[in-house]
Amino acid sequence: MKDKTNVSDAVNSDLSRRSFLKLGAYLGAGAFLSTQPLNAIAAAVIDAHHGEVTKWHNCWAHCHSSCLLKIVTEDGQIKRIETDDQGDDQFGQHQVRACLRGRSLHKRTFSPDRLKYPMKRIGKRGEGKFKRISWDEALTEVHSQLSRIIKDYGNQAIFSRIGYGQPHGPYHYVPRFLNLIGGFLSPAGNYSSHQIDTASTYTYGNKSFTMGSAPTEMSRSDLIVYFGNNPANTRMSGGSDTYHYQVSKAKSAARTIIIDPQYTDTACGREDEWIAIRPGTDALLIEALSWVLIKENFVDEAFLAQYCYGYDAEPAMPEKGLPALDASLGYKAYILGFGADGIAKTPEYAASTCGIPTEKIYQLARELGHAKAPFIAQGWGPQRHAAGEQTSRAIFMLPILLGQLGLPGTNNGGSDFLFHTTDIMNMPTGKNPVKAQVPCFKWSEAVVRGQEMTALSDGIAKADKLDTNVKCVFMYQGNWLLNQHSDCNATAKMLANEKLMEFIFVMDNHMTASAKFADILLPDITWLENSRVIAFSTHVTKTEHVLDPMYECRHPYDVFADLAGKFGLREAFREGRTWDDWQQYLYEQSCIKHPHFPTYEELSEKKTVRLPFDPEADRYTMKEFRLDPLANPLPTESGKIQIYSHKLANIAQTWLLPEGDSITALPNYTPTWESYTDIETKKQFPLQLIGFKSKGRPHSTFANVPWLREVVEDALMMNPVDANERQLTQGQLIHIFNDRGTIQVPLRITPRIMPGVVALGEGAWYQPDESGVDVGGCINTITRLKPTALAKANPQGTNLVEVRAV
Ligand SMILES: Nc1nc2c(c(=O)[nH]1)N[C@H]1C(S)=C(S)[C@@H](COP(=O)(O)OP(=O)(O)OC[C@H]3O[C@@H](n4cnc5c(=O)[nH]c(N)nc54)[C@H](O)[C@@H]3O)O[C@H]1N2
Ligand SMILES: Nc1nc2c(c(=O)[nH]1)N[C@H]1C(S)=C(S)[C@@H](COP(=O)(O)OP(=O)(O)OC[C@H]3O[C@@H](n4cnc5c(=O)[nH]c(N)nc54)[C@H](O)[C@@H]3O)O[C@H]1N2
Ligand code: SF4
Ligand SMILES: [Mo]
Repeated sequence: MKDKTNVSDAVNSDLSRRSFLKLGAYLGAGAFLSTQPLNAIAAAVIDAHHGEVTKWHNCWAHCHSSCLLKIVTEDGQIKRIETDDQGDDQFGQHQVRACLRGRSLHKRTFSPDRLKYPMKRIGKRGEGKFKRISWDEALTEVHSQLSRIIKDYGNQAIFSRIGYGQPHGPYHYVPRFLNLIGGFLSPAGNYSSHQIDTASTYTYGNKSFTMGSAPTEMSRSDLIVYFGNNPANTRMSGGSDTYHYQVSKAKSAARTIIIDPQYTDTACGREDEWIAIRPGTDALLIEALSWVLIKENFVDEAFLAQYCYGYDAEPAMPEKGLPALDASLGYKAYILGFGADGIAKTPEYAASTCGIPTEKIYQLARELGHAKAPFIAQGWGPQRHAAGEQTSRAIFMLPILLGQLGLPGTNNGGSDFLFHTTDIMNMPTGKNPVKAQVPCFKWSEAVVRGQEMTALSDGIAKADKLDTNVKCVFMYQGNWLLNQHSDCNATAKMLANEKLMEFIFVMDNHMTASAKFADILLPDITWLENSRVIAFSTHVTKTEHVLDPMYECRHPYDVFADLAGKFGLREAFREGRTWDDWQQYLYEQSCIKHPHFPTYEELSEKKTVRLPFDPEADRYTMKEFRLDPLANPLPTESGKIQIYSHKLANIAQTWLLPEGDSITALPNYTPTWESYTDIETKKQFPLQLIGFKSKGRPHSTFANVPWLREVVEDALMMNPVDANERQLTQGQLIHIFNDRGTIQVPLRITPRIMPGVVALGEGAWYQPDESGVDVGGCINTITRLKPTALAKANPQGTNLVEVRAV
């Protein structure tokens, strides 16, 4: 086997690195949004070479843009990575330019911690000691462990969730394999949007309404209001939301207000106003805004009566099985102080908790009230909190009260993400014979007390209860076993207990924090060694193999076919198809739904084909409902927008909630543990800590790329006021801690974060030293395992901490 680490050295030439850092600084500054085609910039910093071969590929990171990459090789080695430089870059036909992550993909590919061979654990679990074994030995061991667990506990004891290593679904070969051997316990919801999906379901009828209007609608708006939404980091590609947002906003010159505890790069001189808000208090701000809107007659009473349920009194709807609703239970009464709590939700009442001046709240409400077509959207940071469902429902209330949804230029308060566009069909997974689902964030709790978990106490879905504890985790392309889950120290301790957790399967590219806990660890090929067809709103691409599989890495499709073979199910898994056959089959099936796609032959020849994208097309949500709510009712209890939810009122009565948790029928602000109002905990840990998506990584993927670590600093953001109080200085090493753990990172003192709040990019690799301090800087070392009340989801933005010098 040829060892290729020397290739890594070759690409780490000083020229290549310097070029990247220049480009990185440029991209980091947001200048890549300039209308100047980027190839000109790239050409300016990268010398031309002779004898080079260029192949098209894409970045498969989980921002879903599948940005085009031009991989330039010479003598079979990667020299550098360029990006889309086709066409004249007119919006609608614009270049799908890669960000700094895609352009450093070779550094991820050749990283020294690549998994090279199948391995079996020899040390204590989590210690990271493995021995090299053959593929056959590895698959025989996986077969024997899975068979034993199924025999002893049943298939429900196997938990699996595909991680977000790559987007879209051809790797559905993992659930396909597991379903063939009798199924597995699957997650209800996910780490991304479980709270807003749940909020959307109770308000608008299902989770499809989480995705609101597309950013191109902003070209018809006069006021954009973003709650915790930072596409400059999260949808960063030249083909994605951040570019659509900038172009559309420039067209309409809409006033832009960004509401976020940090001054994000989405704001960064392009906003009209940044309103800093204390984490977890958006719902309270909305209540105060609602109070002004009601008092100053900005609410659209006719819209509320026709399209919504529960603003005021409601007559019985016997055909829907709904009783009459007394006015005192409605939203209006709650806001004005005639509800059960008797509190008027005035700006004066909300201001100090939200950290927003009273006058600012009045001003914002009036601006919203006067706007002709307000575009109100939320990212997923606000919902990744202890009462995240309530926050998302509350944000939905703004367009609802104003009657500003289902119309050009408006949004329903959901997310303005593009990626729900043109997927290639997934490989069919078959039926999972295990019906029960555990809330995604509670898989680790199911290891300890699965048998006690019920629908009423733990949100078990599609069954009344679980029959067994989870005994095995089967993880493909994820780091959620540890790093991306919460309370890493407690989770690591649980995983190390072989009586509780009997078998851990991991297949990845790198020795991640989670991979260290595997019993069997398999080396996958990386994106550049792989091929697939992938589509985005603006292009469809058939990627080429750029590199041969390195070391003993194998194509995962062949690995799972062989594993199915150990169970006598090889052909049931393969259905006679190779990976390439599946690609063609699934693509051709997708073309039936998308007749404007090129044929497979054309695509194979051209490699990448641009799809027509009309910037002027209507992309606003809830159009049909607005046009005719009787003909197009929502899938809610009443068929209308559900402001008051009888279902939630019933859940509040019947579910067994942990002490302190609450669920309400209206979208009420709900103070929680470790929030700004948790005075007791704040005595010891006075700062609110939030995480965010860093430019330097998609989650934990690319965390091992030194170039990215150099360009995007992993440091704790802290306001000068808090730093001065603690006599901390710029750049010094600090400990962030609470009673779950301690993280060591440098300090970045900056007015870009509000006082009382600190922020750390998520996704760094958990790496405890001998004393237990996480010197890797993984935020989940100090996040909490307690789920939210309704969705039972991850509240990873709700944390109280203290900070001290090392
Ligand atoms: N670069 C990069 N891009 C990514 C990813 C990545 O890891 N890195 N991940 C991808 C994935 S899987 C997802 S799910 C998406 C989702 O991405 P999001 O969840 O939307 O991104 P976050 O950065 O976590 O949060 C967005 C913003 O919310 C703010 N925020 C936090 N708490 C609050 C609050 O209480 N109120 C308000 N108003 N704002 C708050 C944060 O400061 C941040 O600016 O991003 C995708 N894109
Ligand atoms: N504190 C905090 N925690 C969070 C979040 C937060 O905002 N704050 N965000 C949450 C969110 S939104 C999400 S989606 C999750 C994401 O958590 P995960 O789904 O675990 O995603 P990643 O951390 O990117 O891990 C993906 C893994 O897949 C591997 N991988 C990439 N490509 C391939 C491949 O081709 N083959 C194989 N076999 N492996 C591959 C990568 O090396 C990496 O180890 O994290 C969640 N955790
Ligand atoms: S990480 Fe960057 S290059 Fe890769 S898909 Fe996302 S925006 Fe594009
Ligand atoms: Mo996510």
